[in-house]
Formats: sequence, C-alpha cells, structure tokens
Amino acid sequence: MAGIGTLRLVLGDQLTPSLASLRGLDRDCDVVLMAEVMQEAGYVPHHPKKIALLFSAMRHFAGELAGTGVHVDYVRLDADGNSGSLDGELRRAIDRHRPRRIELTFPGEWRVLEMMRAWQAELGLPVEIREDDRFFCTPARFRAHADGRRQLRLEFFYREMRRTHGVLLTPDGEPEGGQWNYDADNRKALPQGLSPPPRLRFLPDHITRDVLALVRRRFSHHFGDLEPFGFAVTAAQADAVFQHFLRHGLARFGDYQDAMAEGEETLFHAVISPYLNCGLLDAKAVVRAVEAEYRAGRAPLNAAEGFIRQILGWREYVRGIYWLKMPDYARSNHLDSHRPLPDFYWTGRSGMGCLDAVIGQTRREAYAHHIQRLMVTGNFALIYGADPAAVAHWYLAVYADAYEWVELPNVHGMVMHADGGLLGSKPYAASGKYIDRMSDHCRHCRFDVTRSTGDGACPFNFLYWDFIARNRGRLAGNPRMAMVYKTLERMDGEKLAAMRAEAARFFTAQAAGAEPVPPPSGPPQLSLGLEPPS
Ligand code: FAD
Ligand code: DLZ
Repeated sequence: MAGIGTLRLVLGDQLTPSLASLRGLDRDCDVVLMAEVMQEAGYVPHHPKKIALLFSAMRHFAGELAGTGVHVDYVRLDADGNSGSLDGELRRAIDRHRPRRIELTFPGEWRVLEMMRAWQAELGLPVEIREDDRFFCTPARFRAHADGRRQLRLEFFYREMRRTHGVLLTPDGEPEGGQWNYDADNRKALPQGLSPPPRLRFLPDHITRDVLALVRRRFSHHFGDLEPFGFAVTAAQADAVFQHFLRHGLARFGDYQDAMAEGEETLFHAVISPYLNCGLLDAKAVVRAVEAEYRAGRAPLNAAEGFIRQILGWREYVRGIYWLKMPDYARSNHLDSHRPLPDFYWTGRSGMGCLDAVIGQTRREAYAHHIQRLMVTGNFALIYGADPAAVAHWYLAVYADAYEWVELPNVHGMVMHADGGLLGSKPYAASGKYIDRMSDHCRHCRFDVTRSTGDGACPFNFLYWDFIARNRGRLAGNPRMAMVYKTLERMDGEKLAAMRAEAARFFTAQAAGAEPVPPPSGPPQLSLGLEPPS
C-alpha cells in the first residue's frame, strides 16, 4: 500500500497556522502530526496550568486545522500505545503513514534540536528542519551580529533590529523622539489610588474541561494550582488578551514597568508571553500594533518604545544568545555558586513578605512579571549563591511561558551572572532597599528592611553585602560595580563582619532545613495555603 506525501510535525509551542513546516501542505496527501507526550510534560515538573494551557491549545489548534480540511493525526496523552516521547511518536507515525519525507520547524530547545538531527541521520528518509521565521532574527543573523564584537550588549543589537525592521523610526531613519531608549522614564512606583486593569480570563470550554480532568489526574503532584484556569487557549482568545492590553495597559506600561504592589499581580503588563511563546500570538504583529498605537496618539513614546524593546530587543537577544552559546551555556557558573535552592521556592514559606508574595502568586497563576522574577526571586537566588542549574530548573518548571531558549539566558545571564557578563554588563544584585522603593512588600513584612543585622534584620540586606564581599575578586574590576566596591572599602569592618556572620547563620539554617532566621517577635505569618513540595 502506498504511503502519504509529507509528514509534518507541529510541537506544542508551534501553534501557528503559517508555521514553516506547514507551508506547502498538500491536503490530499500530507499528514500533520501532533502528540501529547509524558516526556515533554514531565522532564521538569511543569506547572499544571502550563500543561493544561498547552494541551488545550494543541487540541484547539488541531481542531482548527482539521476544520480546514487538513489531515491531522493527533495523539492524546492517554491514547493506547502512546510511547511517551516525541521520538517514539514520530517513529510510530512513520509506521502508520509511511511518508516520503518529514518536515519540521526549528525547535525552542537544544535537546529537541539534537533529537531532530538524530532523525535526519537515522530515519532513512529526507527530514528537513525549516527556519522558525516567527522571530525577527535568525540564529545565523545573530551570530553575524556577535562576530567580531568584544562584548554583546542589548542596546546595540536592539538598534540594529529597529533599523533592519524599520520600527519606530522617522522617515530619515532616526529613532522616533530622538532617543533609542526611554528606560530612564520607566521606573516609577505605583502611586496610591491608581488601579491597574483587571486581567482578562476565559471560562474553560468542553475541550479545556477534558484537559483539566486529565491534568488533575496525572500532574497534581507538580508545584502549582491547576484551578481556577482562565488562560486563553485559541489564537482568537490570545488576541483578545492583547487587545485588552492595548486598550487598558499600554499607555501606562512604561511608567510602571518596574513597579510591584501587594495583591497586584499583573499591573500594566500585557500577560502575553505564554501566547507569544506557544505560537498563538505573532510577535511581529504585536510590535506593529504597538507602534500603530503610538502613531495614532493613543500611547506615549516611553510606553511604546519600552514595550517594543522587550519584544524586538530582549526576546530576540536572549534567543540569539541561547543558540549562539548552547550547549555550554547551560553549564556556565562564573560566580561558582553551588548552594541548593532553598525549599521555600517550592513551599512559599520563607517568612519574607516579597518572596512569599511572588512565590505564592507563581503557584496560583504560573505568572510573575519581569521585576518580580528579576529582583525578588532572581535577586535572592543570586545573593544567596544558589546553583544556577537549580535556579534554571525552577524557572523552567513554574512559569506558563517558560521554554529553555528564553528562560535559560534570563536565568544564567540576567539573574545569576553565570555567563560572566556575556548577556548583561553587571549582576542585578540589590539589597532590601530596592524592593522597598519599588513595592509595598516591606510594609507587610515581619522583617525590618532598615536593619542589616540583629533581630528582624531583612535577609536581603546582609546577604547582599555578603555577596558583594565574597565576590570581590570576580566583580571589583567591573567598572559598573565601582561605586559599590568603593562603599564596601569605606564600610566599617565590624559592621561588615556582623553582616557576614548573619549571612553565615542564614546559610547554616537553610542547610539544616530550618526557617531562614529565627522569626522576630510580631504578628503571626499569613498562611498562603501552600503545601510542601512533593
Ligand atoms: P510584559 O512586561 O508585558 O512584556 C511584553 C513581552 O516582552 C513579554 O510578553 C515577553 O515576550 C517580552 N519580554 C519582556 N522581557 C523579556 C525578557 N527579559 N526576555 C525575553 N522576553 C521578554 N520570559 C518568557 O517569555 N519565558 C520565560 O521563561 C522567562 N523566564 C524568565 C526568567 C527570569 C529569571 C527573568 C528575570 C525573566 C524571564 N522572562 C521570561 C522574561 C519576562 O519576565 C517575561 O517575558 C514577562 O514577565 C512576561 O510577562 P508579560 O507578557 O506580562 O510581559
Ligand atoms: C511544554 C510542552 C509540554 C508540556 N507538552 C508537550 C507535548 O506533550 N507535546 C509537544 O509537542 N510539546 C509539548 N511541550 C512543548 C515542548 O516541550 C517544546 O516544543 C520543546 O521544549 C521545544 O521548545
């Protein structure tokens, strides 16, 4: 019996009708393969909301493709004979359909690319890996950008992207407003009385309800609350989330981009990364739409530029670094940090108001905005000296938008300085003072942000100075750290010794699995209703 023409694989983060591997599809003789597999759902303990989002979005996408007459071979997680891996499912599909060739789209992980290359070598039929042109910059283009540069910096790459793609430029090719970057205007705390827009959520339909039942059955031991579930699961819903942001969030995005506030989980952020990263939203269309809002006078330049920089700049830059430096990047550990990640990352019981708020929110929503990830959970892991691989494992597991190409450079480069300054020029280490300035967490915390030693001292304070002192040899020569090291030189020796002793006690208590510091007298800790890790 004759086989089919082309077998076209679509992965869970490739849910885009114009995907490279779907181009040229012949409805009469091609088959699209999609598979829910345990290996992808379990190689880190993904948040149940992320698994539900992906499985439901995959099922909706498959249904939409099939509705246009495409033959979709969809393998559900609990289907008879499901081998549990993408490799196994591709090989089973080849047995079922006996295709003449295979079409793939470049994946989002080194691990999966290696698998695809093995298929090219082993399957005995033509296997093409097509460029993923949903991004602005190809890995080859990024390599050309990096070649010959002593240092990589977001700013130069971002300007190149603006010029190449003609974004926010005057007719003369100059940056709109005369500056490339308005970051200095984007550091306000949330003022009293300003209410961010509510988040747009969706009621689960019958497809999502089936998936929720499956995820409840198979993944309830993973960190994270499955319900209430309100994520978008179709391109139309994801677009509604983005339109909601354009209408209610964008104008203030710039001003309050770095703010944090107790009980305010999304502020003026777009909450679109889960959809951009799985293909329900198109990054190029998003950038064009935000530029149009600026040109129509509905969004100020600092907001539009700040937002576009995140997508055309950071998102592309971290992907470029990932493909430039993998697989070694995942093993980088420039600061020689080896402490296990404290258990409270999984329980939310650190006793520190900011950490427990962000971890509690992460558990409920599988979402935290950038400054929460960078300056609370990230900053703490950095100054505590956690093992970068353990930190990366946590971030990959707990967020709905996490895929290694974007998560790893943010963790190893931006947060942990494990790449020695390849991605960013200095570590984002900060004491409690920064968190106090940008949020109201300290007002709700039982630790005292003004204290660095003794009863009730904020751990961010003594851990910060311990971090600075213990990394003197590696960081003091960095011009961007000069001020900090000048302050350290001038610091009273006894004060520094007391803070370092406090840090040493903290490390010992953590290693013993105890609460970080003896709880100061004060009101009892709020219960977050969190359970210990499984
Ligand atoms: P907004 O603040 O509204 O920004 C708009 C978009 O810009 C985002 O949707 C995202 O696509 C992009 N963006 C913003 N900052 C970054 C960045 N640093 N890197 C890449 N894209 C960016 N983002 C992910 O998409 N997946 C991850 O796994 C991820 N892990 C992170 C881990 C750490 C330690 C840190 C510090 C940041 C991480 N980020 C990650 C970046 C950023 O925190 C999220 O993209 C953002 O919080 C998503 O929320 P939003 O859609 O509301 O973003
Ligand atoms: C994240 C994820 C999950 C949870 N499950 C699946 C799956 O069952 N099938 C699938 O094709 N993709 C899944 N994904 C996304 C993949 O992990 C992702 O494609 C790779 O990590 C490459 O980015």
